[in-house]
Amino acid sequence: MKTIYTCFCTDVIHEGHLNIINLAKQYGEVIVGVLSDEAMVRYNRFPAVSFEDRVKMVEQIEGISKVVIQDKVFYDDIIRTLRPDYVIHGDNWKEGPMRAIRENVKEELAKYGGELIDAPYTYNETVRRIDLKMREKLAMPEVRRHRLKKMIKLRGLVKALEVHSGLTGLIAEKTFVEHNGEFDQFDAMWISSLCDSTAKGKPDIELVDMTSRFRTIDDVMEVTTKPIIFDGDTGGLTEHFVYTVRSLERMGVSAVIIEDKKGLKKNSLFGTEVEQTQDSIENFCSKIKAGKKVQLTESFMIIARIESLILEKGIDDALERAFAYVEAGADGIMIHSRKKEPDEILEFCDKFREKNKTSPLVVVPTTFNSVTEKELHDHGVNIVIYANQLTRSAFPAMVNTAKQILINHRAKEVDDSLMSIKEILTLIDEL
Ligand code: SPV
Ligand code: MG
Repeated sequence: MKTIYTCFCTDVIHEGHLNIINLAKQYGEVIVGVLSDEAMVRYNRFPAVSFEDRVKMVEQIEGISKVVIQDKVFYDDIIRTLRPDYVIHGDNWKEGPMRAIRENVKEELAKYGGELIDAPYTYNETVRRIDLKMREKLAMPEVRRHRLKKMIKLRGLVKALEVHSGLTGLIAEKTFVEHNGEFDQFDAMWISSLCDSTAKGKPDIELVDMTSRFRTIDDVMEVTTKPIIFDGDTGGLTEHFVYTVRSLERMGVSAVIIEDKKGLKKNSLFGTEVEQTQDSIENFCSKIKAGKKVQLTESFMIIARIESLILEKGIDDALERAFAYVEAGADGIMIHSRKKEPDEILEFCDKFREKNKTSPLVVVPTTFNSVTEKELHDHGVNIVIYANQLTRSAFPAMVNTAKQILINHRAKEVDDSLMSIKEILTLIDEL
């Protein structure tokens, strides 16, 4: 009896999957792979159903002879292990980034004369609705909030991109690349105080009030599913911070990061060029404790951000604060620096990890941008935030367009550098 292999990366079995199974049965014994959680998130499909339940769901399909785990997006390992006579998949993978997986399957099968069957993909309204529902479930507050902790566990290193609107949210949600046989995408979004304020033409001094900042979160949440890390500035007065924690939790935000400064907050990247005052360890610990006390869910995180390196107080001060903040209940530590080299950040991370192996470490490599994600992860970092690059790329492009129109007294000259009208009209999917 010949064998035929297919792999499912889904939370729901619909008509499309059954069509593939029915076609597969005509070729031989059907073996179905269930993609592991780790592989699913690499593939930009966050599972809303546990791996065990997905296996059970597939086992219940009639006519399947075996269910196996596929723990990589690419099929080479599993094909080498199973050596199926055929691999079958919906023909939708002939297009887009999935093409690379198809090529990989073909190459592997060619080594021993196996064959690839492209099954006609089932496009219909019911299937489309199920796919849409599956995705939208991920935007529900309980699911989204929990997603950050789960991502840290699954990915080891989580990459967050700054967003400040529905549109930038969509970029963080959907940008997906295939490069050198690897898939990649952002795992989370950062609602930066700098970029949220800048988008409103305001300075980054806690001037944009919480109601307005929540409005930004809501705009982003309406069109995305990925977890959100909120830049809470200093957290404000402790008496106010407790309300912020409750609101963020209720909305489905996964984490708030508060920095240990007091008084008029200025952006950290000014460093000591402007007057900025660090809070006492005691006061800041009370703020953390108050936030943790009112928190209702397990999944929400309060992350303490240490400004000692920004304010040139040294690594020992930063470490003393880090251990005190964790002791006070902080769920993670963000360490910030505005040096061009990552040395002090890496030294801090190494020393922190000597004593603390588990609390998530967060960094924002804006100035020390030569350091790679892998290097940071090797030094114990769990969350890397790209905090302002979207805003900084869009702004010069827009200023240049405005200038070119003024210079040429028409828009023809800029047209080549613009997105086409068709693209902008179809950029946003309709429900
Ligand atoms: C932000 O993005 O607003 C931050 C990071 O707080 S930084 O601008 O580097 O201070
Ligand atoms: Mg900020």
